[in-house]
Amino acid sequence: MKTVYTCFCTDIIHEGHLNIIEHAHKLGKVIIGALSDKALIRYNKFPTIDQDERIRLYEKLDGVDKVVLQDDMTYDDVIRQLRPDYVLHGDNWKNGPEAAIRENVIRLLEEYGGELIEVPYTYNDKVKKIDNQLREKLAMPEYRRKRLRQLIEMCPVVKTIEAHSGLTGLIAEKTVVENNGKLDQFDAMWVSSLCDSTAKGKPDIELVDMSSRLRTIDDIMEVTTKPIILDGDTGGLTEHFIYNIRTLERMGVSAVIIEDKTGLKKNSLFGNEVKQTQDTIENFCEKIRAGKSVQLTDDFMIIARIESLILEQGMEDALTRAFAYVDAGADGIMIHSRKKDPAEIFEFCDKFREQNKTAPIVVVPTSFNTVTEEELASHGVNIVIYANQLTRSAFPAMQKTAEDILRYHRAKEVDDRLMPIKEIITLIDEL
Ligand code: SPV
Ligand code: MG
Repeated sequence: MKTVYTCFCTDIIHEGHLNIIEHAHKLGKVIIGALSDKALIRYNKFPTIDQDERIRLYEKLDGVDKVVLQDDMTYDDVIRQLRPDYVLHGDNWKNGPEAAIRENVIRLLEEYGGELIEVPYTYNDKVKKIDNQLREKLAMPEYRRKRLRQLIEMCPVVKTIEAHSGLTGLIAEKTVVENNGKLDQFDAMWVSSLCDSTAKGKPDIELVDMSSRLRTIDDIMEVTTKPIILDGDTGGLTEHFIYNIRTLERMGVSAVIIEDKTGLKKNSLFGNEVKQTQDTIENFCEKIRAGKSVQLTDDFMIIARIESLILEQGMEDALTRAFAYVDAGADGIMIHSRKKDPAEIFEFCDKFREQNKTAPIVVVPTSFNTVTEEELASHGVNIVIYANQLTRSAFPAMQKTAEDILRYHRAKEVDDRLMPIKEIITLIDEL
């Protein structure tokens, strides 16, 4: 009897999947691969049920003989191990980033004479509705909020990119690239004080108030599902901070990062070029404790940001603070630096990890941008934030366009570098 292999990465079975099983069943013994959680988050959508539940779900389906875990999106292991006569897939992976995975499957099958069979992808109104419902579910606060903690467990590093509007949120949500036969995408979004303020034409001095920051978060949440880390600046007055924690938690924000500074906050990348005052360990710990005490779920994270290296207070001070903040209840720490070389970040992480193996470490490699995610992970970093690159790429592009229109008294000269009209009017999906 022939064997047929097909990989599923869905939490809900709809008629498209049933069609595939029916088709497969006619060809032979049906083996379904359940794509593992860690592969699924890079490939498709974040799971609303875990891989064990998905395996049980698939096992119950009529016509399925066996379910195995597919640990990697590339199929290499499963195909080499199972050597199925056929691999069955919907025909919707011929174009776009998934095409590389398809090519790889074809190559693997050629090694021993297996065959790829593609069936027309079922995409009717009912299937579309189920897809949309699943997406909407992921956008609900109870799903989104806990997703950051889940990702920290699942990923070597949680890749986070800045978002300050619905549009930048969509870029964070939807950008997928294929690299060496694997797909990749961002895991989470950072609502940066610098970029949120800059988008409003305001300086990054806690001038954009919380109501406005919440409005930005809401705009992003309207069109995305990925978890949000808020740059909470200094957290403000403790008496206000505790109310904001409740609000953020209720909205479905996953974490707030507050920095140990007081008085008029200026952006850290100024370092000591401007006057900035670090808070005392006691005061800042009190703020962390107060915040943690009002939280209503176990999902939400308060992450303490240490400014000692930025303010040239030394490694010992940074480490003392890190341990004190974790003792006060911080769910993680962020260590910041404006050096070009990541050496002091590595040193901090190594020394912190000697004593604390678990508290998540967050870094923002804006100045030390030659460092890779892999290197950071090898020093115990859990979350990497690309804090301002979208804003910094958009502004010069817009400025150049404005200058050239003024220069040429018409828009023709800039047109080649613009998104085509057809694309901009269809960029945003309608419901
Ligand atoms: C931000 O993005 O606003 C930050 C990170 O706080 S930094 O600008 O590097 O201070
Ligand atoms: Mg900031």
